[in-house]
Amino acid sequence: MSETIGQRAPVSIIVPTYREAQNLPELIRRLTAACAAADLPAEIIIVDDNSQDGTEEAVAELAREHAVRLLVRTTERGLSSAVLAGFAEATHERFVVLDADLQHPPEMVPQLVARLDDGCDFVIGTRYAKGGRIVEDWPWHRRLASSVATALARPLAPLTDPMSGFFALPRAAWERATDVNPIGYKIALELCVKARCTNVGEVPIEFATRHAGESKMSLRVDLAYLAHLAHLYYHRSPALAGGALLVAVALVVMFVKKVIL
Ligand SMILES: Nc1nc2c(ncn2[C@@H]2O[C@H](COP(=O)(O)OP(=O)(O)OP(=O)(O)O)[C@@H](O)[C@H]2O)c(=O)[nH]1
Ligand SMILES: [Mg+2]
Repeated sequence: MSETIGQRAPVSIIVPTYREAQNLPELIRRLTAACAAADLPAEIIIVDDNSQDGTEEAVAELAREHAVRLLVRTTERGLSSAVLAGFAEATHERFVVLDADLQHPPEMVPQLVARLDDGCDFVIGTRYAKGGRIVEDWPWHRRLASSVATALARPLAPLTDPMSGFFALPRAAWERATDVNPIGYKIALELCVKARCTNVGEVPIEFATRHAGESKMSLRVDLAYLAHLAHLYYHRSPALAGGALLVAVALVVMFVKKVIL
């Protein structure tokens, strides 16, 4: 099926995937049900980096009943560049991005789009605003790492959850973003900063436990995040970047002195 679903102004939903075949039937079923219930016409674009795990067969099967299609990339790998490839493929004027593993509730998509209707030029699904939460019982060190990572990005954009991968924006915001850097995982933060979005909306979400499959997070991804932050600080202001670097070095020295020595 290639036509869209629902009755209102349409939206393109982009889902980056790497080895998520097991999650796709549930994701597409819940996404289409949520959009249909809200009369929101939607096309769903899965951008997969040649997972070879049955994703192509799963989407072919789902496409018989749902407005979903697959873009397979064989020469590039990476979450952020996959999202940008999805935007290039999208046919509608409003974009929503979410993960495939059902950590982002598909039922909240119409609420993110409603904030775009209100005039927001960027909307984030946040775990850290009132009403949002992380369902899983994260160990203290993961919570701490997430809090530090969030705090480090706070001066860059007015987002309570700059690490979130659940967001919506109008095509116009993407088009006015200059010098977009698809390195790393935090494409929402990158777009919000580079498109100079000021009217930012937030929708609290419950961040669920991964439905099936494995996380692609790693130490390499964490280090890429720090490099990404440095790039964004430099983009904002080279002086601010220098100041932030000094503070970071001072914090590391204090930490090493107090905890390790
Ligand atoms: N196309 C593409 N998608 C990716 C890549 N890496 C991750 N993804 C997708 O990006 C989404 C987020 O990845 P996750 O591994 O769930 O990362 P996370 O949710 O931040 O981390 P966890 O909380 O540990 O699950 C999922 O839909 C992944 O399949 C990649 O290299 N290419
Ligand atoms: Mg996940």
